[in-house]
Amino acid sequence: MCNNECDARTPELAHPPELMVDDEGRVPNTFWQSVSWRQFPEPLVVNLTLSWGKSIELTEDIVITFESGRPEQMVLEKSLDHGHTWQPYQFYAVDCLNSFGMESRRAQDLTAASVLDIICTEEYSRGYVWKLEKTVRFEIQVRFALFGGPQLSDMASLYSRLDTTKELRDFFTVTDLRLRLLRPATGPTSVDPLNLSKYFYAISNLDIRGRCKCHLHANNCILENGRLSCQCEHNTTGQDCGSCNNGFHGRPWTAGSYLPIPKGTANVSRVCDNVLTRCENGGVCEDNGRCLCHPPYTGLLCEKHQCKKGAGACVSQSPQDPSFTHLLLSLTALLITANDHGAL
Ligand SMILES: [Ca+2]
Repeated sequence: MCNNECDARTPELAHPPELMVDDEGRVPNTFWQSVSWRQFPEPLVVNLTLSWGKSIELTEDIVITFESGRPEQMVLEKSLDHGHTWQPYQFYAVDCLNSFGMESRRAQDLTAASVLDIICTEEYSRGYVWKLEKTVRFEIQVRFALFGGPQLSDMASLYSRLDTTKELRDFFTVTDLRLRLLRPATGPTSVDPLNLSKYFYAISNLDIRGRCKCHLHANNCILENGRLSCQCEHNTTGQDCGSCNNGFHGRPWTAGSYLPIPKGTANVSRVCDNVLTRCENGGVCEDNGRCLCHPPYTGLLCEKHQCKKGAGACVSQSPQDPSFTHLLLSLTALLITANDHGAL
């Protein structure tokens, strides 16, 4: 570890926050490092904030790899409103009762009835620089498995539950995450106040995976002008496709459904139409609900021309149910900040 050769002013010796989200595979790992403990017994508190500027649905475990010992106390927090308000997501401590007044629990012990509980776990705090124990997790997969089966073999059941339970959807949705590092690893002995420089936090990698939340009304999520946003279809608009376009309020906005997997259903016949009295290209309105199109026209309003396969280059896509697997992202946070007043 670089107790003596760290220097934020020299690029080769600096350890800025970006090194937590760079490409891994370099030896040795690149890592962010906090300032060292300066004033004992005042705690060494560092906040790491990750912001996407958009709603994200987490799909895999969050894995944080420490190059220092794993902290003896920390809290993972989440925000659903771009950092205006924060809620704890999970507490981590060597001693949960002592640190947070909470009984120690494991994510593996949660049940379908208690899946939304915010727990304190002692799983990831013990061991000072054990080589195999560098990671701290927030367990998404074991929570999914409560509904989708041990190997997530029944994804339909999981998504059915997500479709119908807003609290469950919200639980896995974030716009920002914040890691509040409250006490560094100090090892088996008591803190040595004369040698505080050996206590600090260092993280080499943050693995966070999820998908853009587009309410199943987009096939793509793009980064534009430093901003993630859904490319909305089905006459919807907004960063998350959460409302109807102007002039398309004939039916109320409705979120799509995750089912059937893997593509989901956009519920296009029930969302954001303009009463569908204006079918184009000779299409006929049926039950005031959808346009019956004459070939070769297709689309919600028969507005698109679809050539037959092999008839040349002209293939105009009809609106399709969104395949939300296309929205999967390896979530490099768009903004990552450490507030320890100058990372080393
Ligand atoms: Ca790294």
